[in-house]
Amino acid sequence: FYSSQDASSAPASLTINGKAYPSDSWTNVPPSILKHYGRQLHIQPNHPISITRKLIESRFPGFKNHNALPPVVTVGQNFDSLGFAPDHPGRSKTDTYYINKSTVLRTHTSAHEVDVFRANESDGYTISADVYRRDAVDKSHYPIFHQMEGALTWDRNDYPSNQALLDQIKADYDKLPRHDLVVEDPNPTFHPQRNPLQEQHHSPEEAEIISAHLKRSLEDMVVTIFNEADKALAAAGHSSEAEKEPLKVRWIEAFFPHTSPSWEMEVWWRGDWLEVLGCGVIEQPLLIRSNVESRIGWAFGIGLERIAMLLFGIPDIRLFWSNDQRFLAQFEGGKPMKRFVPFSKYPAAPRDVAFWLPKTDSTPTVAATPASTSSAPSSAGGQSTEPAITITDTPAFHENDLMEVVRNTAGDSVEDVVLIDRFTHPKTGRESLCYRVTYRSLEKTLTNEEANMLHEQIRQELVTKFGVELR
Ligand code: FA5
Ligand code: MG
Repeated sequence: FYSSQDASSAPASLTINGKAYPSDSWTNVPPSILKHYGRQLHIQPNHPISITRKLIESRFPGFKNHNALPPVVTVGQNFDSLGFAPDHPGRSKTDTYYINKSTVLRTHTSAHEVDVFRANESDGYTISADVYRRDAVDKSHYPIFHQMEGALTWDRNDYPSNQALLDQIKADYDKLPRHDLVVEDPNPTFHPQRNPLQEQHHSPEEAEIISAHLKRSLEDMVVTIFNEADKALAAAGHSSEAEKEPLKVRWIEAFFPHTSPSWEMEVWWRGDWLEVLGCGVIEQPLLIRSNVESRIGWAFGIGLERIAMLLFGIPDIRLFWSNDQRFLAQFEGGKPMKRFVPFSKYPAAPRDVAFWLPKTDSTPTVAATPASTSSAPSSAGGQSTEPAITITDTPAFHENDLMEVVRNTAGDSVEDVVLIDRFTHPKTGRESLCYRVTYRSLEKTLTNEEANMLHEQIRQELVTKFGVELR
């Protein structure tokens, strides 16, 4: 994928899908990412990601489904078009894969919102696609995953008055199926300044009914696909986890530059809340920029892996990329939906790496997030405008850099990486971090020697790349 004049210089260009992109100081897309390019799991007929996509699409009849938008987008599409502030943490090189200064691998399907609104082909649409993020390494995070964007708008021009429009949205809301889903906290309070109702663009009643329509549509989607899955699983003779514990969701306030107000939906899974989607009332300036200023409505972005893991009981996000027939054959066509039967787990080989961060001139800043759990997003909040509390950047080292070294060296042989200790020397002020890297292949037993070799390579890379001092 890379071409360079000589081995010592930085690659001069990056070739993706036959097109060469000039590299620059922003280029940070590694070969480990490009090797997955073009797999398009979301349109592989019997792949669980594709099955999940179709199930969700089926809950939004009449929507136009966009499933083939290519992943290379401009910084303008990925961030500016959505109103991301110039200093938004999501733009940083530690979070985003840059092809060069002005071109990225999309970090979310929202990158296409403005283009699709501008085309103005339908009231409702979905966009499903592979998205790319520099992120933690664990069982629910992978640097490439799949999202589905969904949006529904109503056009003021289609109605004789604003009252008629309001009545229509109310009627549409009343037509949505009722469900018996347990919704904890259906109406969390939201911050009036950071999540305003956009009163210069719509009436509070409009914002309220759009929000209600959005939430009920998504609750209906979740409840329906889980019920359908349960039925199919029961018919196929598999008992489901949902029988043991009723499905339960909750809404929490969220912040996105392109929606206001905004929420995230979490689903109760294996004893923890798992975030599955972000959503909200579309920022009117975005619709104005898209030349559809007379439209108002909602949008959401859902993680397909997260839903597929819940639906099929898939325990590790790496499995989606497996070419192992023991995985793929389980979803083959014609069979009723089946709960994934895990193949035997190979032994884990945990190895710790402890190091002093290089001394910087500035006061030491916290450069790492605490160990992530299955529910907590591992970065400052993905593409949200959540204030970055846990991550700050030091020029020398960012936790995602370590994740990247691990990924490039050991690839899918690593199950997760967690920070297990952090220590500041009382006299020197130097900071020491200790990470536990758990090696475990999905496909074979790693020998001690193999784990040691991978680990030693990772340790050396940390020294050469970031100047850390191993302890
Ligand atoms: C976004 O990406 C927003 N663009 C979503 C949105 C769209 C909001 C439209 C409002 C309107 P976020 O970064 O939270 O938000 O990601 C959305 C979902 O993608 C998450 O809820 C989660 O289900 C999934 N997701 C995020 N990061 C990962 C990851 N590393 N691996 C797997 N799934 C992930
Ligand atoms: Mg999020």
